[in-house]
Amino acid sequence: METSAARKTNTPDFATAYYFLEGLNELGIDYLFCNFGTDHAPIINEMAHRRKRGDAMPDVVRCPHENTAAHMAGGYAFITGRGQGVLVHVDVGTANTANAMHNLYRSRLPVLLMAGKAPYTANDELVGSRDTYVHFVQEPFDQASLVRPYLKWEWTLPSGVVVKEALRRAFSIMQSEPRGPVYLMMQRETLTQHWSTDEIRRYSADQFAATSGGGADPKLVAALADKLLTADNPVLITGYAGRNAHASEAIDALAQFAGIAIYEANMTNNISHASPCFVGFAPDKAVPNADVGMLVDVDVPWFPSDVQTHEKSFWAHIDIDTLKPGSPMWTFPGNLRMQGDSGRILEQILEDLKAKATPRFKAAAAARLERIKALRSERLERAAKLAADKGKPGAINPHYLMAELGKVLDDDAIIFNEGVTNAGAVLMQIPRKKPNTTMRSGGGGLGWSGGMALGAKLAAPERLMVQISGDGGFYFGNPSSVFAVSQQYKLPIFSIVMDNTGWNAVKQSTLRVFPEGEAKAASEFESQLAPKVAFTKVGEAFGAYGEEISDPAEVPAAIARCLKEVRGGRSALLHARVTRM
Ligand SMILES: Cc1ncc(C[n+]2csc(CCOP(=O)(O)OP(=O)(O)O)c2C)c(N)n1
Ligand SMILES: [Mg+2]
Repeated sequence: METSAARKTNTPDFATAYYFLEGLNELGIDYLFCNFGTDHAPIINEMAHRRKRGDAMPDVVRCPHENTAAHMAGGYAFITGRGQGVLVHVDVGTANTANAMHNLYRSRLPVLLMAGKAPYTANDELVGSRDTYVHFVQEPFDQASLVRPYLKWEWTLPSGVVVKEALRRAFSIMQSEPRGPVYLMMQRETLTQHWSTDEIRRYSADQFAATSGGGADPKLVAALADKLLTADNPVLITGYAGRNAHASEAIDALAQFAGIAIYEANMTNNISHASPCFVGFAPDKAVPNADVGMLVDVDVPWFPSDVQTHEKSFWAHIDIDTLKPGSPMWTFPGNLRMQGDSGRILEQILEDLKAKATPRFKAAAAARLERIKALRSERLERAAKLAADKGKPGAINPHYLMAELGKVLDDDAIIFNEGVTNAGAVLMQIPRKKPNTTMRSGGGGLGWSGGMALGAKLAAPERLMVQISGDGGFYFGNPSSVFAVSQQYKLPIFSIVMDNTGWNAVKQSTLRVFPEGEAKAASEFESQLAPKVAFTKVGEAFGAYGEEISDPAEVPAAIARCLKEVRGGRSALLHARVTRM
């Protein structure tokens, strides 16, 4: 029988939430980082249903705070490149992810954020109607506005019949370059609607691909190669090219061939620091003298208030995101801009340059390489000098602490650097041979490093994840939630708190704007936090190993003990009392 009535009786029939979980699985989403509420009753029920039937669906990681959930998805995407699901409770849970959405958006990390919406029926008309107080107060006019500045796409699921189509659309957009967060909202009445299996279509990855970055227009490539051919003082500045290992290699190859000094400014994903052309993190002195500059995958190459380019200089901007559409102002030069995969574009440039290279160019490049070698030695000498002073009891020198850590970390360990005013010590003192082994948030929302480290650990259990934060950043990260997830899901990370007794960045900012102001005269910067906190107890409450140190002499042994614990399977929290602000 082929009538629709016959089909309805003969084909199985499931709730939308059942297909929703199936759709996530078909997208290849491995995990749902969840913080549940009343909006999720249909999903929770179908999770049990699918498990009972032996049907596949993403694994659930329950996070006591949404900040952990969203940043875990970020950490997972940082390692795998694949966005995961984050499921939170209506407007309030969404609001709790806003800080993370800011960070993920600015870091170009994909994530599929999902939340319920208050039920739209109140008189028991449909399964899932309003049945509790909060359903009447959790419906703002514009729920998505809570995170809209950080989204590439948003929608409210209008009917279960399109649930898989909507998920595929969300997935394609978050995975397309430049990647970032998308947001899907759903009501209970939609999630409980029943549909037969032949009414729900599949949307395969083969047919619905995401957009990736490609190479550049050969004319623009040739124009830049011509400029490099006659450059006297070329520089290359990057911030996040290290997210792709091949981009790190392409930068190194081009720089070595053409004698280009490489800087990482406001780095978020490091390139290899072993490159013979890598000279450090501060391009300020080099920029005014550069005649040809290359900005490669970078958000903030320098601060224009401190640094001006030479008026005759030529700048090429090569980026997966040349337009920076999320920024009302973006003020860096580009006589020529090429949007795409920076690794591929740099390979094109190198190929063109090799074909054009003259003996004069080769001699000039070789001379530049000698100068770069000297700059490199200077940088390493300066770092060693800074680390030589160990500090004193109660005031461990952060450079010394990080240098000792650098001695014992292997090349594959990943550092989540939320050191704020001590972030420079992390960058300078810990050698990083491999790309993407130091991560900083592309955004400015503190409290990301713990969740990111956990998510990364989930994606790469064999690698060591090191979270480094200031004392202020540690509070922002909802550490009780971080250590709870670490314990429950057996995700050991090494957390280091560099405690300088408060918000040094706030103090320094006040001094920068008002070097001789009232705040300085009164020595009151509104930055001091509680002085006698035993941060280790936060970790210990969740079975982590905790150690507090204030004497520099204790540093090497304390680091060794913490690493032993992490390798043994539980998180370690090292609270270091460093030079006070
Ligand atoms: C969510 C959030 N709130 C506030 C700030 C503003 N802020 C920037 S740095 C900073 C101080 C951070 O203190 P800490 O982590 O101890 O680092 P320190 O400045 O002492 O090096 C604050 C409060 C922020 N960036 N993010
Ligand atoms: Mg501090």
